[in-house]
Amino acid sequence: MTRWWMLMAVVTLGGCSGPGRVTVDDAWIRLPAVTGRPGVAYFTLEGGPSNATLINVSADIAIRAEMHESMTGAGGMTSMKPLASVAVPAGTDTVFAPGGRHVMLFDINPKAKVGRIYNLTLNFSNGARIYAGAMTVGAADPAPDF
Ligand SMILES: [Cu+2]
Repeated sequence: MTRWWMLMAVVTLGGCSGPGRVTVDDAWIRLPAVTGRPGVAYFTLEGGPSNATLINVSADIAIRAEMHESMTGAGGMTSMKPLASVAVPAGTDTVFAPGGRHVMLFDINPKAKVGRIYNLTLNFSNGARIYAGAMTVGAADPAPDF
């Protein structure tokens, strides 16, 4: 499984995130019940002193990640659409949580385990990059108690 090590090396080479920017809190990942199914990552972004735009999220344990938003339609049907970017207004919390915005994780490393912390990388339109440790829970588990 050399590709996992390559992916981690690329992530580790990233730039730094200075103070006074967006911060990431309460990051967690729900692992799929069945290997091969997608997982989902959630977190809260605390807006910095100026407006920011989140343009991309990746996870060490997933080959591919997409920002999505879940919606409930008029008939009670839920669906989700991809988000190209997410605005993070200054001084305001922007929440990724079940039933709303989330990050879909595809091709998850089958060795990923519940109860571990894995790295998320968040890239912003101004070039800032933030890393956050995300606690994993099982498919049927509640969200972690932060
Ligand atoms: Cu989704």
